[in-house]
Amino acid sequence: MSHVRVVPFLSRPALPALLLPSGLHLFSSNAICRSVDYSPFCLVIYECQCQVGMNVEAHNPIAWFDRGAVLHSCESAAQKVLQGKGLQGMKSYMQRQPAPQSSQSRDTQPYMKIKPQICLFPISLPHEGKRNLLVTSALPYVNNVPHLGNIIGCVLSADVFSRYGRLRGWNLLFVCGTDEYGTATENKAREEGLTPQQICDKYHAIHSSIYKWFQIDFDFFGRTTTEKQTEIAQDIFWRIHKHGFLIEDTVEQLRCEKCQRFLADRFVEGICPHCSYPEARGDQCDKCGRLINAVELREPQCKVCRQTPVVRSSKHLFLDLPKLEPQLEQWLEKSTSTGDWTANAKQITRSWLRDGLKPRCITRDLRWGTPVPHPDFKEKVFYVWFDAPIGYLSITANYTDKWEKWWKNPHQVELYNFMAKDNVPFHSVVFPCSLLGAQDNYTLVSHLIATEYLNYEDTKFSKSRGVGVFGDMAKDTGIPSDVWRFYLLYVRPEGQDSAFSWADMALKNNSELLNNLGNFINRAGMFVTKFFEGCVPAMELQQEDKKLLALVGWELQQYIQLMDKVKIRDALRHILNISRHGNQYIQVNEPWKKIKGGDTERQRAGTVTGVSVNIACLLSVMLLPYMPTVSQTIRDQLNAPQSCVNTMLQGTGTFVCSLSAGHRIGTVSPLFQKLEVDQIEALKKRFGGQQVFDVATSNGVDPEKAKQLTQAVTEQGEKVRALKAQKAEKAVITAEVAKLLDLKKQLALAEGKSSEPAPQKGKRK
Ligand code: B3M
Ligand code: ZN
Repeated sequence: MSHVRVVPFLSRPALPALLLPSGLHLFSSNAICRSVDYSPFCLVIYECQCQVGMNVEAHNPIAWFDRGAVLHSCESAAQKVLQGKGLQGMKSYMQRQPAPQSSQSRDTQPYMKIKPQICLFPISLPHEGKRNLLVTSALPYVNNVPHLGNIIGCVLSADVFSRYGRLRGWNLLFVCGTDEYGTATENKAREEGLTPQQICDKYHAIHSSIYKWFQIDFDFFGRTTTEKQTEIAQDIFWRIHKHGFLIEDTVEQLRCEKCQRFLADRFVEGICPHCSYPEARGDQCDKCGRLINAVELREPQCKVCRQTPVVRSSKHLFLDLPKLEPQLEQWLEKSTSTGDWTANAKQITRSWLRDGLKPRCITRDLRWGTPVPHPDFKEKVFYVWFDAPIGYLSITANYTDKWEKWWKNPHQVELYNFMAKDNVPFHSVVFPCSLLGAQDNYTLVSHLIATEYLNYEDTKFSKSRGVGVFGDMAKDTGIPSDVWRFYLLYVRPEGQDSAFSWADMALKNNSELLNNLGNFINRAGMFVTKFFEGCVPAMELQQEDKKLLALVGWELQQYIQLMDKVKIRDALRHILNISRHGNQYIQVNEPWKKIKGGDTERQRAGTVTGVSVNIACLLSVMLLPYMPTVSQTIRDQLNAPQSCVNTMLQGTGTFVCSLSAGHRIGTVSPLFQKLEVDQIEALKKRFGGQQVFDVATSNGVDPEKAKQLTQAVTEQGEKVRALKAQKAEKAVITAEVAKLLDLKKQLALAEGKSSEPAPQKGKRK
């Protein structure tokens, strides 16, 4: 019951409206979501909220449907969502959906034979006597499309760990959402001719759909521009204020007279006063990692217009970090010694403290932000880095009213924060200081998991230059989501920077997935099918088999130890080791020859096959956090009982043979496909290199590009029309429409029709 899928809701910001009076949330189940698109159905529920919720019956959805259908709210919601077709439209839509086929539903949830199916899942709250894990992924900025580096650093790493944690039987909540306030959003809005709210809506949908494609299994994916955010941020602010940890000061600020505004930190750039890095931002230097006050930058420039800004003064509020330092140090000492902080997280934090803490300004002269409630600062909003981490709390509050059970419960809850290393100081120093200063028994981070950087081929990913692979492109490559996940996790910048490379992705796909892992699992299954009529043969373990099983057990132990410590990349190696051992074992024992021999030989072929197919089953479980779809496919092919998922990794984690003699497996087929050199070269050309943004920077008409873009616009237009015709999920359509608009804009540029300013040559942003 802990495997809650919220896929159909992913993009619906107001999921909390679904909170049922009994404290339950309404979700469709894991098994169903895989095979059935519930979008209209979920939208209806969403629209009519709790009125219908009250009538939900877990085990009899048809009754639920009939009861709900007579409610006016349900009917009108259906009218709205299904554009006039009404509830009957919804019913027939649902009845057209195929029955769920996974073995999971057969084993454990008999009522799932009825369709439409609904299950009730309790919302996740900490439980006494359980290991309670609160997992967050850094909240991605909403003003752009995340690239692979962003995805591996935050959401994907957190997803793998959360899935693993659930397999371990831990009680776990995984939240994330888009970080929506700040100048970056205001700027993007200006750039696209939209309001900040429209930008947030648009990109929130894009993020949602990308993470959905990557199978990121959030319990809740929210956003920071909500009422809860205002409420909680202002509460924390007043508490800090009350306890005397705020200082008032007048500051010199950079103002761009040409752009007519104060320059937020990210929009000023210059030479780092500490290390002389020429491209330091106004808040932080990417080279030496130190925090900077924008006015300290040498030779500052407005990033939008490249003019030199002037210094103006304005009254602001500062978080008194020096006053909080003793508390912070005491807490850090404990957290870093008992928790699993990555080496870079500890080191960055140490170097911060060594430099001595200075008061940090938490207010800004902007409009797009959480308002500062203090009457003397009415025109100001909170600095986005004061505000954003509070997003973790408010997003949880939008998931459940009982959010404080997670966030004000340091003794029961362990908090895991996943991020890329440039986010470390905000999570290890500034935010903890806010929470310590607020003195409300907050849950502070226990395990701070920071990745290094993922490069793109031999350069950096760059959003502004369009260099690298972006989340929305991955699905257009035709390479399955699971393979993307696998490769990103295989090169996860764990402990050191690493690089994404197309050629290497093809290589790893072909050698590790196809020849090693896939080959072993497929052979094991095929032997059962071909030599034993699809039934697992009896096994009589000999010395050699026991040796293999011991080896497999050892690899499993390593995997568990590493995963427990969030060494995701290292743990993956042990999965691949197991299939390598397995392949060798098959190679040496040649069951395809022995099956043709006498009784003893045939018996031997049976044992080798039985052992192999059981190892394949174990592999499916170990793979689940990394490749959820492949994992399920393997278990479907083996017709494996659901219990193997629930037991294999719990407790100390021991390998149990879950497919005993006589067990009938399903239909076995290859799991992976070869990636050919020319195919990967074509993809690299199409998606990888300089994106069409180049047209803009070259500032000229480019007939060749224009031709390509015209084609791209046509194709994208067709795609959007098709999606609309299929009544695809709203978030998906929004995302595709956004792409279409971008393409059109680029086309206009290539045709010389627009005078929009060229994007700046970029940094890692
Ligand atoms: N949005 C920065 C980033 O995406 C910022 C993280 C906020 S976490 C509270 O790198
Ligand atoms: Zn520097």
